[in-house]
Amino acid sequence: MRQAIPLLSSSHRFDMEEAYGIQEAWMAYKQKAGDRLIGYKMGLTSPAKMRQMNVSEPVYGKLLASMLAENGERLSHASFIHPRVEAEVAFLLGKDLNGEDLTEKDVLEATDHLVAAIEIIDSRYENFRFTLADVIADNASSSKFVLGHRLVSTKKEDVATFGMALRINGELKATGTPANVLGHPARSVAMLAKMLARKGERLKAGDIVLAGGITEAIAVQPGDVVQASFAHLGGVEVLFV
Ligand code: OOG
Ligand code: MG
Repeated sequence: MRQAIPLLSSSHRFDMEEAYGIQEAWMAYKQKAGDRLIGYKMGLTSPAKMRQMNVSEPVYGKLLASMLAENGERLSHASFIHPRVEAEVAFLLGKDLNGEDLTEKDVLEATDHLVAAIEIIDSRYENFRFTLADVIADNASSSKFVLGHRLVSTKKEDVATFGMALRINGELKATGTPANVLGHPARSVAMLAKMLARKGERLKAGDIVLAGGITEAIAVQPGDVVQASFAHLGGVEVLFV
């Protein structure tokens, strides 16, 4: 059984830059303990997510090797606080991406493959509520993520406008297209590169980037089977036991 904590901002005063500093300190601690940085995630990039969480700006977090679960894996619901699932497009980078003015095209050219993904977010804060600074300090609610098996080349048709259906126990919970993410998920990756460039960091070949939830996040219960099906990218699934 895991427990939520009060907002950090209820007891400490910190700005957005300091919030990223808290995130970095936590990630450094994890890496020192043996974990490995394997990519990044963008969050709050779709209108549905911004509305749901009552924030108006995208944020990023870091992905560690320990967060990657297998497609079809059974995850223990009790190992989370109050998990929610999101359907996302993952970018697998083949080249470094660095710069403040990258275009959608630059991102797609640097991307080897696109993959269907489910992100499991789990805010450490009570009631899954937070300010922007709080959620940044919490590594953008990152908990686990799962990738599909189908690797799709970016040279093929544009995936942004193909449909996605999110089902739980076979019941349709949400639908959308990757275009819900800033008009095109590649734009989210370009925005991430810009945010990183301002801190002297860059995306590297081999990095995995989750571009952000396509629809609002859905809370899950023990026993739930979660499936995201993307026309074009195929399916990805995770179970809670
Ligand atoms: C913040 C993380 C949001 C996404 O894809 O929009 C996120 C939250 O809503 O807890 O991962
Ligand atoms: Mg997400």
